[in-house]
Amino acid sequence: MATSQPVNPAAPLLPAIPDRPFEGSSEAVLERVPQKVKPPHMYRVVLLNDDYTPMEFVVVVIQEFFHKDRETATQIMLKIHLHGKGVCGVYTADIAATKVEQVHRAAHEAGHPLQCVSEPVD
Ligand code: TYC
Repeated sequence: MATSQPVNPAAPLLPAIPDRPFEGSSEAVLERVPQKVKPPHMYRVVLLNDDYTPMEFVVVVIQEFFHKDRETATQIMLKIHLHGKGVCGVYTADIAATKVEQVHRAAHEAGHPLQCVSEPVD
């Protein structure tokens, strides 16, 4: 059995390059499609005032769970104390729900009635 093809001296050494390489082939150029991904719904996480939770506890909660420095945390706490509520951060739904849980757990463990809610940003 022969192991190699017979050489055709008339065959070109390089394959022919067609003038229109995609014509008649299954290849196609994709057109750019406008971006359809919408930004996620966002939620404010809000602490509520009460008469019993110590100010220092609220400041520490805002620092720990909302990653604010002490000065910012103190300003937010005082705003809540004076106006009844204050925004600690804005997050996607899952993260906002986790923050609410973390605050409630910490407050419960410390025996304070601190309340935390999330509300949709319009
Ligand atoms: N009003 C509380 C007090 O006088 C302090 C406080 C601030 C409580 C903010 C809750 O979310 C709060 N000890």
